[in-house]
Amino acid sequence: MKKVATILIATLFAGISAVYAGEAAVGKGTVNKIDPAGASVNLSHEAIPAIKWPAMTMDIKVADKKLLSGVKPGQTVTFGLTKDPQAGYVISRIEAAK
Ligand SMILES: [Cu+2]
Repeated sequence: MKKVATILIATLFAGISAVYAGEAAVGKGTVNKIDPAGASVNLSHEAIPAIKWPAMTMDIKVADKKLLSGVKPGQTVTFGLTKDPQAGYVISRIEAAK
């Protein structure tokens, strides 16, 4: 019983698997370029099975430009995606990966 609880807790704290309320998926990647004017970031991200995205390099819009102030090119980041009716998937949070 104790072993089961330990495995469960380890799974819960695995980090990247944590999807926040309202988020469609969580991803991990490396920041290539930040575009404050376009409110987007170019990322090389790992596969995101929750939304069937393979690993790729792409520009992704951020929900709020302020999110861009916390990251810089070359950084490994984790990010949350929410689905916007017009823009498709947008980054709702992004932070340096632990
Ligand atoms: Cu992508």
